[in-house]
Amino acid sequence: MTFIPKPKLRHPELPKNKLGHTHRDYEGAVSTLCAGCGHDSISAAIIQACFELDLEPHRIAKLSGIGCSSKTPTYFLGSSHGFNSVHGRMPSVLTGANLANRDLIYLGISGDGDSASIGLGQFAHSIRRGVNMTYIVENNGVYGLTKGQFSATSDRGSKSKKGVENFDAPIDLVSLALQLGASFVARSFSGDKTQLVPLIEAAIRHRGAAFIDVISPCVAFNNHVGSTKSFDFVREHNEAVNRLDVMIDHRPITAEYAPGSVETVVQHDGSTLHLRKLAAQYDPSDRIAAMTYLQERQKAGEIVTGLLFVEPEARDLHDYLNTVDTPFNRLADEELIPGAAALEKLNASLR
Ligand SMILES: Cc1ncc(C[n+]2csc(CCOP(=O)(O)OP(=O)(O)O)c2C)c(N)n1
Ligand code: SF4
Ligand SMILES: [Mg+2]
Repeated sequence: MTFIPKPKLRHPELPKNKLGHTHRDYEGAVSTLCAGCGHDSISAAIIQACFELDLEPHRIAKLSGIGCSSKTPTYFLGSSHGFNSVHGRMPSVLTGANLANRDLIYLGISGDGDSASIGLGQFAHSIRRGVNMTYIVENNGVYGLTKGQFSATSDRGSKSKKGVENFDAPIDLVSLALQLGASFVARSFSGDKTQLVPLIEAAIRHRGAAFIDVISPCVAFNNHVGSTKSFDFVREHNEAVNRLDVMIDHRPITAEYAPGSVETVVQHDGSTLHLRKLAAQYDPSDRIAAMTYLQERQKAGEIVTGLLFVEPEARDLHDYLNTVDTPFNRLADEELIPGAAALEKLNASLR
C-alpha cells in the first residue's frame, strides 16, 4: 500500500483544542484515493469530530476491512491504534479488541462491499451484540477498489458506468441495523459535513452499537447518470429528518432553534443531543416508526438522512456479559486463571 507521510511543518497559530492538540494531531498520511472521492470527506469529518471532542488519539482504536473505504484509517488519526483486517472481518476483530480492552474508543470503518456483501454476517452479529463502537460504512454502492462491480447496496435498476443494469434487490444497512437492535442509527452524506460531524461526535459519545451509513460517491466508478449513489442523485433526493448539535461540558448551543421544533436527548455519559426537527412527525426514539418512515420515503424515491434512532440509555456487550470494570488486558494472571479450586467451585455451582 502506498504511504505518503505528511510534512511535519505546521503553522504556529493553528487553533488548539482543550488538550492543546491541533487538527494536524488527528490527521494521518496523505490520501492516495482518487481526487474527489467521498471517502476523503468522511476522513476529514472524523478528524474534525475527534478534534472537537478533545479525544486523546492514543485512546482511539480504528479498525477496518479491505476496500478503498477500509484504506482510509491510514489517512486519519495517525497516532491512534489501527488494525487493517481481512475483507468483511473487521467486526469480529473489533469485538475481540473491545472485549480485551473496554477502555478504548472503537471506530469501525467499512465499505458497502465489506459490510453488506462478504461481511454481512459479521456486521449483523456485532450490531446485535451491542458492541460499544462507532461503525461507519462508507457506502458508494460499488466495489471501488476492484473497479466498480455492483455491491449489495446498489439499487435495483441502477446502472453501472458501462450501462449494465442491476437486477438484484438492495440491502439497506440502516433498516437492517434498526432491525438488529442497534441503539444509535444514522445516515448521512459525505458532501454534508455540517450534518456528518455532529453525527460522528454523538455516535462516539454513545454507549452501545452506533451505526452510521454515509453515502459516499465513488467518482471513478459510480458518479454517472443512472447511479443512485452519485453526488447529483443524493443532493436531489436527500430528505433530512433533523439537524443535530452535540453539547458536551455545557458548551454553548451553536444552532438556532425555532421554538417547539427541538428534541433534547441526554446520553449515558451526560452529553446532550439537540435535534432540530425538519420532518415534524419524525420521532428518533421510536424504532418501529423509524423503520416505517424509512420504507415510506424509500418508496417515494427519497434518501432519508439524519439521526434516525437513538436509545440514549442503551446497554453494551460488557453490560450484558457483566464483565469487571477493569479491562481484561490489565488483569493479572492470578485473576484471569484463578486455579483448580476456583474451577471446582464453579463446576459445583453448575451441577
Ligand atoms: C476474501 C476477499 N475476497 C475478495 C477480495 C477482493 N476485494 C477487495 S476490496 C473488495 C470490495 C471492496 O468494496 P467496498 O467494501 O464497497 O469498498 P470500496 O472500495 O467501494 O470503498 C473486494 C471484493 C478480497 N480482498 N478478499
Ligand atoms: S475507486 Fe472510487 S472509492 Fe476508490 S478511491 Fe477512487 S473514487 Fe474512491
Ligand atoms: Mg463500496
